Amino acid sequence: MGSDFSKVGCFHFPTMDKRNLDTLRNYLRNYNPPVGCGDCINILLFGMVGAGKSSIINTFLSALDPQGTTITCVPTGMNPQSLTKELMSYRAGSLKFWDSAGWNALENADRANTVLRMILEGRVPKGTNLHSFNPDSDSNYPVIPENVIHGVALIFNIDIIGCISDDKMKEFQKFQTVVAEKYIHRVVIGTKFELLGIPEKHNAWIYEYKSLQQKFENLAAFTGMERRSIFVVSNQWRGGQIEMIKCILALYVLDNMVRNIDRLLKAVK
Ligand SMILES: Nc1nc2c(ncn2[C@@H]2O[C@H](COP(=O)(O)OP(=O)(O)O)[C@@H](O)[C@H]2O)c(=O)[nH]1
Ligand SMILES: [Mg+2]
Repeated sequence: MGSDFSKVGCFHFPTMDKRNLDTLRNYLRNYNPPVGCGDCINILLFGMVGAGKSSIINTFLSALDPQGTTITCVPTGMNPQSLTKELMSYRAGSLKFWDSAGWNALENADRANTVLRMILEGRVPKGTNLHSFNPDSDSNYPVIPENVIHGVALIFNIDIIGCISDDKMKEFQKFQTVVAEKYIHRVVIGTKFELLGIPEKHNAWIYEYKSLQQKFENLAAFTGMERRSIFVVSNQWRGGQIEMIKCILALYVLDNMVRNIDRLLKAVK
């Protein structure tokens, strides 16, 4: 390997072969939450507008498909028709992915904080327009047990890390605190890594790429998250089947989340 790579700053070593793909996929497809914890694990995607929250759900659903058949049931993109405004959920087996409006599209950071807290607590009904959601008090929004969030993936467009203003990052840190205070498992996922100019043929060693490690360092400093909780996923795939390496990158994150959430659920039982 050339000087573009370094194993030293690398926390993740997913094995990029069919056997590992099958192991990850089988575990996630056959996973069941512990008895008494409901029939689904709820994972919320949270981030700025255009970070790739909706796209990553399509990637997860495609990667979980037995053949990796591409699924595009979640509308993506920045035009007004496809911009996510409502809280929506999409289910694959025992995993349910919750798509939300970009937090910077909400009125202000305080409001976004309240909306996030209420989503985490399972108080926001599916289909609620988050742009106009203005809760007066919790008592009008009782907890819906099957909506309670177990894990949060904080989604960043990795290409713009370093260009996000300090003010925006401070707002972000508050969201992180809201999640952490509830002991909800959380990870950071960087999207759009191909925009860093990393050739597709190097995707198998993506975590060892120095320019990516630099971005992870920035993200860790910005978000206060440990580097081992920061991952990458590519949502750019072509044709009817998602490539093996992109499947593994997506399932590797999910595997980490589900195993940690499972451990937490068993610990609080
Ligand atoms: N190149 C690239 N584009 C992406 C990736 N993920 C999302 N996008 C594009 O970024 C835009 C915003 O994505 P979307 O999922 O709608 O973002 P959201 O607002 O966070 O839900 C869309 O045009 C996507 O096609 C990625 O991993 N790579
Ligand atoms: Mg969206």
